[in-house]
Amino acid sequence: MDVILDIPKRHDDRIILHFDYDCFYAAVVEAERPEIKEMSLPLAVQQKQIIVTCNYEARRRGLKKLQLISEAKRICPDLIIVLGEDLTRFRDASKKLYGFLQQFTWNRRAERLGFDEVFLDVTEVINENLKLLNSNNLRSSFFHLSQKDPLEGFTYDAATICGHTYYPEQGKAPNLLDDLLLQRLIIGSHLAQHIRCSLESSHGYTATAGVSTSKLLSKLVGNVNKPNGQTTLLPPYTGLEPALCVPARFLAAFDIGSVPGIGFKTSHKLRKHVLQTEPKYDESLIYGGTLESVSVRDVRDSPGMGVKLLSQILGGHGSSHNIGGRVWNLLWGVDNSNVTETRSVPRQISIEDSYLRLDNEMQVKQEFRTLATSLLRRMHTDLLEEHDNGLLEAGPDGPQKRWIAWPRSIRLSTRPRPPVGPDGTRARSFARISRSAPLPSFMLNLSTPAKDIVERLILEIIWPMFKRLHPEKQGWDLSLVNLGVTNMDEGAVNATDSRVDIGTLLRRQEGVGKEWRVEDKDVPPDFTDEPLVPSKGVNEGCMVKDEAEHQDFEAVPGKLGIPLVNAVTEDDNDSDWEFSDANTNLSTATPCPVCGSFIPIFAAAAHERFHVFGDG
Ligand code: TTP
Ligand code: MG
Repeated sequence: MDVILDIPKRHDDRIILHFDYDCFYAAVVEAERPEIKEMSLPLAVQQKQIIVTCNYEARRRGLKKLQLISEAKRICPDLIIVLGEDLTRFRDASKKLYGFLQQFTWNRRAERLGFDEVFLDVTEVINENLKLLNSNNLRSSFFHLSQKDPLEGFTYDAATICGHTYYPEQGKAPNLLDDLLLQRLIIGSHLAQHIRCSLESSHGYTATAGVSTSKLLSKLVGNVNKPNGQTTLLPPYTGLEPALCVPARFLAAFDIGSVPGIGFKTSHKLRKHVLQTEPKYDESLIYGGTLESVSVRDVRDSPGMGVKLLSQILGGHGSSHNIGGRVWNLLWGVDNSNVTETRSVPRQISIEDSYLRLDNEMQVKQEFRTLATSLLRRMHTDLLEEHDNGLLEAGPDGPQKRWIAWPRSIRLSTRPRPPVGPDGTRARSFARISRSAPLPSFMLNLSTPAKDIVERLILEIIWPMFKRLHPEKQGWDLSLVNLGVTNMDEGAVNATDSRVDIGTLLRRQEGVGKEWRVEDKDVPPDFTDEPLVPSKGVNEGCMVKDEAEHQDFEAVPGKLGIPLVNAVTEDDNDSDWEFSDANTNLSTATPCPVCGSFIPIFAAAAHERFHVFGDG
């Protein structure tokens, strides 16, 4: 009975759609080279020695995601292989498609998850269309897409769900004609179909969609029919004994590690609790590789299970607030988290790269040059807009531009490599250290050539910051460097709207810099994701805790602790919702601290990229 009393309350007043683009990276390449699709040629995208994805023609011939290039070529000798190290085209495509999808919400709630997934909260659209239904003639309904133009929309059959449905006993769904939730889901399913068709006709991308009342359920149910399909989770969601409601039944058989929001560490503790012993991992499997599967049902049904026990199992040092309650909700398919609102500018932009060895001044300065040049380019792409009021300075070679937001701080982070121990091995360290400084106003100057800005930035800001971050006399060896701009101020839009010229804007920036001066302190090492092998002797005794900066620091997504080469990150998403469902047999795997997937060493860099989010 305890369990029943503990059942969390579900808010089913929303309709959430989840979209996952099919074979995303390959689709981006196909969009650039239409002949590949027209001629049904097999295509794969390569990073390092693996293919990170391939198109459906290649999959039809037996290729899989995260396969070794050599193996892929053996299986499919005429495979077209495109290098995917440079993420620019994928990021740009992701941004463009997100811009397209977000138009379909009326409440601005459109959230990107990684490069190739998007949640839309379409509650208002659905509720309005529900009001306008003529119950005597559901089959000839008109779907209103716009609040302003009553003619914008399409005709549809509001008596029938569009696409696939999920019900635990397929074909035995109860007759729910009067069910209001079902009616809203039906309307949602037609919108999902309309959006998928529009995405394909206007941009050439197919996507898979899920329709339900939360991010959790829409994402999971969407996966049921891939590719180019859509699935709606049928009611009843409430009103029955909790374990009989469809969401709870849908979730029951999932492996605990595959529930979005339940990360590797959490699922490990839950497995251990249920099995009453240390779980064994099957290293021959990359994804979800446990020898003993522990399902959601196993956890739910284990004796005494509830919020209190979960808090005991999962709580403790470093655990997130109310973790017991949050996980208990997820186990019952309850996720009341909101789809976040569209942001016009990213919270921060950062660029990073990792290295097998980086230990001399010349190399470090050269890396700073590369990173700072990319960072400046990204700032221009993301934070400038074209403007023609004649008051602002023109860019060196194009239309006049203005800053729609400017960052107030610049931050340098590094990950020092631990020294080799007496036994000749090196501990793996994932700890980063950081310093921040006010952003110098010359970084916002559009008439100075980028090269000059970068050189001045290194000389006056980055190198002095680096020296303070690394005063070690014996030198240093870095495995990662990250350069970012943070503390985004969106007031610039208002400033320019009220006809402030660039000089004033820059002077204002100086003022803001002073006002907002971030104390130039060291940041504590980032141990939020515990190292798989504890690192010893690094970062000892030099750290001063700075709460605000630490929080900012935690938002950096590239902190996965797996070897990473050439990764570029732009952070603008704080969701902890990442997982993948691929299944590949490869040995020598290591668990990814973000999603718990077992990743072979050679695929780790590519996999880390997969977790790296695009900006807004
Ligand atoms: P996915 O959505 O997992 O894959 P996909 O879109 O290619 O295929 P599907 O039709 O099954 O959804 O990942 C999105 C993109 O992320 C993918 O196209 C390539 C990239 N990626 C990596 O770079 N590294 C990884 O480890 C994985 C899994 C994906
Ligand atoms: Mg995808």
